[in-house]
Amino acid sequence: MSPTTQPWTPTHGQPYHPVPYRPERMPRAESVAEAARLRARMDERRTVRQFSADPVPDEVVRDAIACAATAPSGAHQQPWTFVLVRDPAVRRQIRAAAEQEEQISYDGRLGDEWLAALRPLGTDAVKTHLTDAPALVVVFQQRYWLGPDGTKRKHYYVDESVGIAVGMLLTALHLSGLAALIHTPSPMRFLGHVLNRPENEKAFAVIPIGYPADDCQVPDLVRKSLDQVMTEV
Ligand code: IYR
Repeated sequence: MSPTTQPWTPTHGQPYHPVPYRPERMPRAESVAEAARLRARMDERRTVRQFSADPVPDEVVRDAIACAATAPSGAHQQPWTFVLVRDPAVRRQIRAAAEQEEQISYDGRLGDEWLAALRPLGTDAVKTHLTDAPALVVVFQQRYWLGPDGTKRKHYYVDESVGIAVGMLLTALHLSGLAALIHTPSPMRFLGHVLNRPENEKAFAVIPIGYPADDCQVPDLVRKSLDQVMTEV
């Protein structure tokens, strides 16, 4: 049975009830070939900041969110909410609020060291991607959950869980042919207000999704080599 055939309800306190897991083993050659193909495909992913207004297939975005929601999470509590925003008026509202904060950040709040780190990326306070991209996914962390008696109950490893889910979302979108950006307006409390989210949810990132604009440019980045990011013992 697929893990998503039943609606989920909190499993807190329930006994361990294992079920068999017997996935078919992938032949070695197929595994090696698939890993190399994925590595090359993922190396083509770029963070895009200039989007075309062309619409994206709704199914692709929904399937990518469903992929993200398969992420592992602390105590399998799945402490995330993905808000899909297509409404241009809401996107304009988000852009106006984000740009107001970003202007303060770029005018000095970030500090010289941070601004120097960002310089090679060419970012500034103007956030056209928030209104040009046809879809935004705003990801919220559920900092806690509410028990049946209305009391606050703990969620565990929320940052890690939501970070993994966002990584999986970006991967799914890229492998499905869409471009995206992980944008973290700061501070981003306004997102909870604009999107009317409950008290236990805290905005984690805004992910504009679409196709690159015809004249899209990206910074000339170099990735660390495998040797630079990996060591063996
Ligand atoms: N939130 C700002 C600044 C910014 C910070 C980092 I760290 C980046 O990698 C990119 C941007 C912005 O979105 O412009």
